[in-house]
Amino acid sequence: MNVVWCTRRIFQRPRLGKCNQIFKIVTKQITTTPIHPTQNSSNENTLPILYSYWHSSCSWRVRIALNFKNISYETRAINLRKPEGDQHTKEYSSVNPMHQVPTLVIDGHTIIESIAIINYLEETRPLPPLLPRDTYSRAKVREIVDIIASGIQPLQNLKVQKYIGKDKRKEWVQHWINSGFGALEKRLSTSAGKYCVGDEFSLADCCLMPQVFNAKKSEIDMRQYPIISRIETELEAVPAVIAAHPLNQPDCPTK
Ligand SMILES: N[C@@H](CCC(=O)N[C@@H](CS)C(=O)NCC(=O)O)C(=O)O
Repeated sequence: MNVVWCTRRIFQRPRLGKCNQIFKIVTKQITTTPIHPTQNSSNENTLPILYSYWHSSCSWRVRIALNFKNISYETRAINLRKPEGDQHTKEYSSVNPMHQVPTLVIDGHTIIESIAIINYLEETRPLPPLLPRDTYSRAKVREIVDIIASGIQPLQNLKVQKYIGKDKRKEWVQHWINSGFGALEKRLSTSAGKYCVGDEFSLADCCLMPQVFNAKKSEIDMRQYPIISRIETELEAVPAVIAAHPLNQPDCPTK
C-alpha cells in the first residue's frame, strides 16, 4: 500500500477558481486542512484516516461530506490504476475486503462503503446536516442517492469495466449512465431546487457531482439532462465540493 508523502503543497487550480481553496499539507502524510474550524473525534490527536483515490467518485462523495462538516482528516492514497492495484494488496484487503475505496477510520472504527460512512458522519456529527428535516425530503434524498450509488456507479466500476473488456467498455458505460441519468432527470424534476432536493445541499449532491464528472469523462452528451447540468453548475461553486475535486487531491498526478 502506498502512502503519498508530501511536506507542503498548495493546491490552486485555475479551472476551479470560482472559490479558490488552499490546502496546507502539514504533516509527512497528507493532511487536508479544511477552511473552517474542525469537528473531529473526541481524541483531538487522532485525525480520521480516509483511504482514497483521487479519481474515485465514491471517495469524492466522502471527501465532500468530510469537508462540508468541517472534519479534518488524513488522506492515505490507494492507487487503483497501478497494474497490480493497491486495492488488492494483502494489507489493504484486510482493511477493505471489497478491494475498493473509500474506507474511513474514525473514532476507533473502520468503516467501508461511502454511503455507510456518510451516514455515520451524519449521525455522529449532525451539523451542518446532509439530510433534510422533513421526512419526505429525506426520502427524496435517499432515492437519488440509491439511483446513483446502486443503479449507476456499480455498473461502471473499474473491475466491472475490466471484466467487460476493452472492446465493449465504452458502450457499456455510456449505456448504463444514460439509462440511470434518464431516470434521475425525471425524478429530479419532482424535487430539485437549487440543489437535488430543494435549496439545501444534501447527501444527494455529494453523490451527483462525482457521477456527472464520470459521465463527462465517458463522453455523455449532458445536453440531454438540463436539470442535472443546472445543479452541476450550482455544485461547482460549493467550497466543500471544490476542495474534494479529483484535481485538488494530493495524489492527483501532476501530468
Ligand atoms: N459501494 C461502494 C463502491 C466503492 C467503489 O466502487 N469504489 C471504486 C472507486 S469509485 C473502487 O475502489 N474500485 C476498485 C476496482 O474496481 O478495482 C461505495 O459506495 O463505497
